[in-house]
Amino acid sequence: MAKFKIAQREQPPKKLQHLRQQKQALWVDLKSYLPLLDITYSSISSIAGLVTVILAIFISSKLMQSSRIPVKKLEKSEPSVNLSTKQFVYDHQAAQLERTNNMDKYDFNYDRFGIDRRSELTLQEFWDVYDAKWPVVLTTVMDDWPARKWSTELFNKTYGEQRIVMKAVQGTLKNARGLALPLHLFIQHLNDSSPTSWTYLEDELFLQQRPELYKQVPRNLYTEEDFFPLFPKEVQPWDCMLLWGTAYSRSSLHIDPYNWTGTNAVLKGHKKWKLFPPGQDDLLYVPQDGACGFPLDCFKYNSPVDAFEPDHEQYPKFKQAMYLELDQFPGEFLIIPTGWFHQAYNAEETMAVSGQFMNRNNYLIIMEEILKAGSIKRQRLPAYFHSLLPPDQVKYLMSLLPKSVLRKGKKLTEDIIQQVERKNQKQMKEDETRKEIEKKKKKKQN
Ligand SMILES: O=C(O)CCC(=O)C(=O)O
Repeated sequence: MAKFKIAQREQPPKKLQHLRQQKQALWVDLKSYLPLLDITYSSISSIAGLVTVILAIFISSKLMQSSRIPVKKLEKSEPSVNLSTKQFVYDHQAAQLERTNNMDKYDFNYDRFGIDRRSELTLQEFWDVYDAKWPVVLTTVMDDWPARKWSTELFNKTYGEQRIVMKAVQGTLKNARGLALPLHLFIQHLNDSSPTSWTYLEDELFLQQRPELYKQVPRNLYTEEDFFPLFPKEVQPWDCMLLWGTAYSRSSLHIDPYNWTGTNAVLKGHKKWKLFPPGQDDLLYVPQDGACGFPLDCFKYNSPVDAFEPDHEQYPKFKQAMYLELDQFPGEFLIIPTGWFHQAYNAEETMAVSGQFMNRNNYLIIMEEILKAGSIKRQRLPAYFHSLLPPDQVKYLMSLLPKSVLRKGKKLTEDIIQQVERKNQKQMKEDETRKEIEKKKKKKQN
């Protein structure tokens, strides 16, 4: 979902210069970080995309060791769907019908037009009624997550000096800027937000780079089957984005890269959601031409509408769009089906972790997105492709990936790491001074 333009700047961009005069505490600090990394982007998923491949070089070997392999045996693949001969189109309407029929099999009082909160849910019922069909909130899968104990103090103390990727908005979502800066600075301004000035730490690297944190957000029964680890490491999406936003912060309205199934686990705060059933692209003004910007191409599905503050004059058809609303609280794990546009809004300071999976119910959609984008030619798939087990189809597809795409992934990763890690002279000096002051303070106290 991302198209990145990364530019090193000596000066803050012209558009932002007027902010100098505003002297808002938040921006006074943030401005000085603008020259570091200026990522022009249009959505949260851009950041997801931006950092998706970043760690490949550093820790891929470690992650490969722990890579998640399918847990349930797959007996056979759908013989009728053969990507080697024709484009696959997921029939969302048929999926809804199937969902409704499947409900009869189970003894649960479903909220047919709302979002169920579920605790006792078998994997089969999940696949039958929700997966790739309808959102669901799982209320107990995070019960044993050590991450539930994460606190601002812990992060500040342990990682305060380390750099994170975030977006800052002054005005509307359209004015979002991407920044890389020390975590303590983000934390310092956690309570400084307003409806037109807010920050959102959206860092797909942070947890993966720190195994001690990564292991505190384990997978669960419903997300365990995942074919993404079968992708070559250079193009493997990272599956654990840290999302920490001030009040009023929000994502864009989007579908995730490769149209995967998304997950969102709230650790602290209150997240509001608008989730749009498939088939409403025209009402959401989704442009048809975006590229996601991943080394392994995919299309970008991003709406320019801020669903929490829609500009009805500019986007009049948006009024007709249908959506589900959800208030999500700590300990609740949301699963967002493939094909559903979604936008999140943090009603108060909120910390969450998002992820994704590619399983038996969405792998054809994801592979089709990859084929459609053109890095791999459909004609290269063998006629028997559809007779392979789903994970074997994925492996086969990936074996056709041109070396140039892998090289591109590696290069992009290296470039971004460099950008995120780099400190300019001025900031290094500031860091030194700050440390000196703290040292002196401590000495005085003793
Ligand atoms: O929590 C959020 O801000 C939204 C996250 C999201 O939509 C995503 O990761 O795709």
